[in-house]
Amino acid sequence: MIDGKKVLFSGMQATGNLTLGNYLGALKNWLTLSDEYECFYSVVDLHSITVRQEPAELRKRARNLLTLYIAAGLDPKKNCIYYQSHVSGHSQLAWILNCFTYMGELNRMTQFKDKAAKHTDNINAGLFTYPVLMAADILLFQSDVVPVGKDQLQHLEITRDIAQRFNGIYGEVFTVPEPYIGKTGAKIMSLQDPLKKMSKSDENPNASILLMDDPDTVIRKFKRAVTDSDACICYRDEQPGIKNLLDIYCTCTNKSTAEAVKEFEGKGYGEFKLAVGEAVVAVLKPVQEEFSRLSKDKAYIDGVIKENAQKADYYANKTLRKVEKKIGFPERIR
Ligand code: ATP
Ligand code: LTN
Repeated sequence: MIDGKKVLFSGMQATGNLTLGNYLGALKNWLTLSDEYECFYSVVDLHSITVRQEPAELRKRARNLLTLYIAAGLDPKKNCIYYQSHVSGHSQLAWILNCFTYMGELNRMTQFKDKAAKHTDNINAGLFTYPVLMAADILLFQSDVVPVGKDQLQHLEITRDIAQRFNGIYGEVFTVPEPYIGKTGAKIMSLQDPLKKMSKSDENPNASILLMDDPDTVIRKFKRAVTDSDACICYRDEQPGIKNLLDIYCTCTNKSTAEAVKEFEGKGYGEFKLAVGEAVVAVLKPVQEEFSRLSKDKAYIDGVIKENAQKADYYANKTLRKVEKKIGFPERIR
């Protein structure tokens, strides 16, 4: 609890350009939760280097991502928006938690298996212990709730296990967090293969809508989206392409699935795809405009970076001192 409010933590990696999946699965929920909770939204650049990064590119992407959090509507006065690498507590707690995590647990992580298969030339120890750093992010702020897409549930589960294990040994040190999965948009699928999640690292440019895509590109990508030959706009597993488009449409328009299905009853796929594209354009346009405005205001963004890192550092250190004491590290002499 901070000032009587429950704590929320979430983060995104500064790798690749954000997709509609990231926006609908994560960012959009962040906005709806930001009044109710004391929120920490981090640009998790320490996580990004588990895959090799070009330094100038990483720096640029991290700044763009931080700016995008604000452009999407998160007020940096109310939400702590900061770079993970500016708060050393993340790495410090991660080391400690490494010593309370089992190899067998990490071996079961599907994201590790996927990424290791993708980057066979660089299966580094950081990629393996990635979930421990994520647990440290969350536990460092005594977070109650963590809004993520469905793909991150396994990492939330291991975070809870680590917290409970630690508490079991040392007493109630960490708050055990709960995941928060949005009602719609929890898993946006690829437009080219609706059985695969939409991912910013997809090689096929038509598979993902990027947050910075202009309206023509968005409409064109939806026109090319893979569907089926059933000629029915129905919400069912047998039609994963149409189901995904309905999910996107409903999340963007805040309509229910039943409403959307009724709206497009008897209509053709062409008309439906265009409507989905237009709904997405309407959501992206204001974010893009605000991003372009904020990007030019260097002093403002620099101020946010500095102030929020200090705030995050303060709360991180509070937890860290408590953990160090419980473990038996010598007290700091002031
Ligand atoms: P990559 O595809 O490169 O592994 P990513 O797109 O999964 O990256 P992350 O930074 O790992 O991006 O995820 C940021 C947030 O977006 C997480 O909360 C994640 O659950 C959510 N997210 C990512 N992809 C989707 C998706 N297709 N649908 C819904 N949520 C998603
Ligand atoms: N692993 C997450 C990003 C992430 C995160 C976090 C999300 C890192 N630390 C803490 C929520 C809470 C991802 O790949 N999407």
